Formats: sequence, C-alpha cells, structure tokens
Amino acid sequence: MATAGIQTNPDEFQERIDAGIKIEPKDAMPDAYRKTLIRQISQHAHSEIVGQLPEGNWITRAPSLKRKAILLAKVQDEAGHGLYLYSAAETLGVTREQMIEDLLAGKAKYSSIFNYPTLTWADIGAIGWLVDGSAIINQIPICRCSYGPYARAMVRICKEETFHQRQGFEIMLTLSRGTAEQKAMAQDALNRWWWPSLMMHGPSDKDSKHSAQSMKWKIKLFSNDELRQKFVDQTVPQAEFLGLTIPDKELKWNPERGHYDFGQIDWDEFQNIVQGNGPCNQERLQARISAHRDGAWVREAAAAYAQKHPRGARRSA
Ligand code: FAQ
Repeated sequence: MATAGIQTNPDEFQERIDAGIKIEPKDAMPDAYRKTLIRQISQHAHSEIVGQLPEGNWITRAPSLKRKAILLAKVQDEAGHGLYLYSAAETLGVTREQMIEDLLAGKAKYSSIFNYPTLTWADIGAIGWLVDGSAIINQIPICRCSYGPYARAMVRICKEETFHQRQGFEIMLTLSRGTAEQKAMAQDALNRWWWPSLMMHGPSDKDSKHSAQSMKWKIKLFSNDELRQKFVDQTVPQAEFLGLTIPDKELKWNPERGHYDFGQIDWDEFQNIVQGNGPCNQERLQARISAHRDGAWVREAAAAYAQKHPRGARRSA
C-alpha cells in the first residue's frame, strides 16, 4: 500500500504546480495527487513489461540476423522502461511487490494495445511505427510533467522510443517497397493496428474521468483527444509516403480545423479489452504469471547475495 506522505494545503500545492516547480518525493503533496501518480506510473510500467510480449513472439522468427538483433535490443529497452517506471512509482511509497501482485491478480491495468496478436512480421513494423509512434506523442509532454522522478525517467524513455518508431517505420518501408505479397502484408498490419493505436490514447475527453484533475496538476499536459489528433495528423502523411491506405473512409483533411477528421472509434471494443476480454488478455496475463513463478529462484538468489554482501561491506572492501 502507498504510505500517506506529509500533507499540504491544496491551494499552496496548486500554486507550486502553476509556478512550474517540480514536486519531489519528500515534498508535501495531497494524497489524491500521490494516488493518481501511482495509478498512472504503475499502469505505464506494466504496459512496458506486458508490451514486450507481442514483439518477443517474433524474436526467433525475425527474417535476418540484423533484424533479430534490432528487435532483441528494442524488447530489452522496453524491459528497462518498465524498471525505471517501477522505480519512479516506488518513490511515492508503493512497493514493487505490491504493484506486481496487482498486475498478476488482474487488478491493475496496462495498455489495451498489447492485447492484440502479432500475426505476421509486418506487425513488428506496425507496432514500432504506430504503437511506439503513439507512445512518443503521449510521453514527450510527460518529460515536462510536475512530478520530478516521472519527468526525468521519461527523458531517456522518449529517446529510445524514437529509435523504436524509426525501426518500425523502416520495416514498413522495406515491405512497402518489396514484392506485392510483402506490400499486402504491410497493408494488412496497418488495417489491424490502426484503430487499436487510436484507442491507446484513452477514452474521449468527455468520458475521461481523470483528465481534468490530472491536467490541473500537470501530470497530463494534453488531453486524450488532443494527443490522438496529433497522432493522426502526424501519421497520415507517413502512410501516404509508404503508399499504404489508412482503413478509415471518413479520414479527410479539414482545412478549417487545420487537422484531419477521422471516423468513429469502436469504444465497445476498447471497453471490452480494458475489462479483460480482448483477444489476448488471458494469454498476456498468464505469460506474466508464469515468468514471475519461473523467476522466483533468481529473486531468491539475488536476495541471498545481497544479504551476504551488504552494500556498505562491499564499498569498504
Ligand atoms: N488501455 O480518465 P482516463 C508503450 C483507463 S507504453 C487500458 O482517460 P488517464 C511503450 C485508465 O487507466 C503505453 N486502460 O485515464 C511500448 C482509467 O482507468 P482507471 C502506455 C486505459 O490515466 C511500445 C480509465 O481508462 N502508456 O506503448 C487506456 O487520465 C511498444 C479512464 O481513462 C502510458 O501509460 C488504455 N489505452 O489517461 C512498449 C502513458 N486508456 O485507472 C512496448 C502514461 C485509459 O481509473 C512496445 N499514461 N485507460 O481504472 C497516460 O498518459 C494516461 O494514463 C492515459 C489514460 C492517456 C493512458
């Protein structure tokens, strides 16, 4: 459980936020601010960890040694992101054990996007291009969020996500410029990953229960719909460059708004996945439960080693 920290006057706290002063772990903060951060950062960490699974599925089947090395490095980066984020959440008084227990018990959320299957190699390109592309758009503003450890963790994560997005786009480019069969694979991957990538940005602003308060506290700097729009505006010209068609008949440039208009998102599909009933929810959770069980001996060995070699003893040796 999160420990309640030093309490603060909400008005004074808001003044600090408005003045752009970063909140640090030992600072006074309202309990609700602490709880919101624990919720968002732990969900974010779980997403990075579960997010390794769809791509990990293709490490042994990558089409060349070079592709395999790149994919392996990318998946390892995602593991690292999960660890920085668990560490950032721990500064708020929650333990890593508690966060992982909540994930494995199905109580904690992780991003809806990772509950879809990766059916072909082109899906690895689509994930890098669209999923990491969405992640960057969401996460670059978080580098400026009000909570210091979260903002700082996000700087390195964003640098790595940029590389991930480029590698995904490059896979899509290779397939799009390849044989007719390869181009069809790229189009099929875009067809399947487009709408889930839009959903990844969360419910529409009118249904987003946390956005207003999170924006006031500068945990979120832009709303879900604003970031979704940014993603669409950025990605449509990239799809055109690839010669691929975005699967949305209503997608159209709106010169008055200066943005692309796009079709209705299937919010029933989104809710179904968030409630645990997507195509791969059970499989993803089961994979994490097995990994945790099979890794028990590593945790025990690390704890035994730490007991035998306390930090102080090592330093003075
Ligand atoms: N999936 O009121 P809001 C990545 C939940 S990292 C599942 O709008 P909020 C890297 C939400 O938790 C991807 N649940 O919530 C990578 C809340 O439920 P609660 C993850 C969702 O927090 C790439 C409820 O709906 N990124 O991709 C989703 O203000 C490739 C109401 O929603 C982050 O976590 C969803 N998509 O806004 C890794 C970024 N959306 O908690 C491997 C940081 C909403 O009340 C391979 N997070 N919900 O039970 C955020 O910016 C926010 O938390 C949002 C949601 C925007 C995700």
